[in-house]
Amino acid sequence: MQSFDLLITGARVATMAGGRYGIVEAAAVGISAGRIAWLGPAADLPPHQAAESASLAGRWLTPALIDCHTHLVFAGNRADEFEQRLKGASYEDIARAGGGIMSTVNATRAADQAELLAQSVTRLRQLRAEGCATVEVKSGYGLDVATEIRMLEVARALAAETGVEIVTTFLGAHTVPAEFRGDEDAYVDLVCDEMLPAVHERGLADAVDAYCEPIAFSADQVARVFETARSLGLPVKLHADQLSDSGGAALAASFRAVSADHLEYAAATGIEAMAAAGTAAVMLPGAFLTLGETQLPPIDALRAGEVPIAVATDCNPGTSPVCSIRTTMTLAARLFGLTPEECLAGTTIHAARALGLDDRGSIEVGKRADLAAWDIDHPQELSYWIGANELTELYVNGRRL
Ligand code: DI6
Ligand code: FE
Repeated sequence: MQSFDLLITGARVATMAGGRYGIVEAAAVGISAGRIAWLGPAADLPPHQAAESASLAGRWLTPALIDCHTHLVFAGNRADEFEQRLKGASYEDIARAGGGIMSTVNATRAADQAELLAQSVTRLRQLRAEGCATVEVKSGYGLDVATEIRMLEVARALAAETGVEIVTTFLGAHTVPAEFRGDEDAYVDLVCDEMLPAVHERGLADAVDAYCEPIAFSADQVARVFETARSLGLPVKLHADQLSDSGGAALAASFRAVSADHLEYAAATGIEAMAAAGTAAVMLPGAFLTLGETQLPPIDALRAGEVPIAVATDCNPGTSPVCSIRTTMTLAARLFGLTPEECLAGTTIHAARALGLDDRGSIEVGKRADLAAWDIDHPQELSYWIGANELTELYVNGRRL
């Protein structure tokens, strides 16, 4: 006799195993100790007992969604810069004039922990309301030891506050702060010798990211940060080739990064290197839209190389003021030409892969019971409706939120 903590019946399941819908009709899902213990047509259920049961009455069940690239902890906003850009200023011009990332750094440094938490939790609740059970959150708007620590502490506190699983990423190499202008390498020293060890010692970083662009850090500077991450045993990922071909994709692959993100300008050789290294690609169409970009990421090359393609919001105040994973899926479909099946894989199993996690992202026996139920006729709709929200239930680790 099999025993379950929770038995879900009456579900139409899209397992997303292997990145495909993998549909199971009239399904039952048995959950024990927060994991999926049984999955199949309800008619095939073995003798069992269940402490609790729930019927979905024919609604769809997918893996809970995963937003694998966000900067959602920050203070203030940059709507003024958005207006300047619509009047013709470029993102790079604004950054070089001391605005851009630095303007959010100033606002974030000035915000205490409670303020930062209050502003950030609103954005996270929006993602949770759309079915996100795991959200990655980066630092990178502190750029000094104390504020980088504060941002990551807020990220950890968000998990306790919302029940959403938070994966943290240290992004001290986001931009060179004003006080280090002209002495960029000294800032990289600070990141490698003080910031990263301080954050790591406190258990605040699950991974390390960097921004590789002419307006941020060179490949050599990023390599120094990645060497330090490697010496601490932390996985790396990279903001790569978003605004120019900076060799980011190849650099990420050479460090066996879990993901390389953006990739609009990535060279073919960079994509090949990612395929060989097992580095996932993260598509961020909210940034593409907000910046009015026209250079499309190399989707066909990624498909040809069988690179796992994830899709994420990039929620940040400068280039992607997006707090909707569902809208992001539609943008990935319409702007980048991903199919709705690829968009759902990109926010489930491939998003898990981009975070280096193999315990979630699909509905398979042994995986975490992170599940989302939807009042829809087919999972295609998740990349189709704009501004709708058909989520009816969200389970995290087998518990309904
Ligand atoms: N992600 C980033 O970190 C940068 N661009 C992007 O897509 C800059 C974010 C910002 O301007 O605040
Ligand atoms: Fe980003």
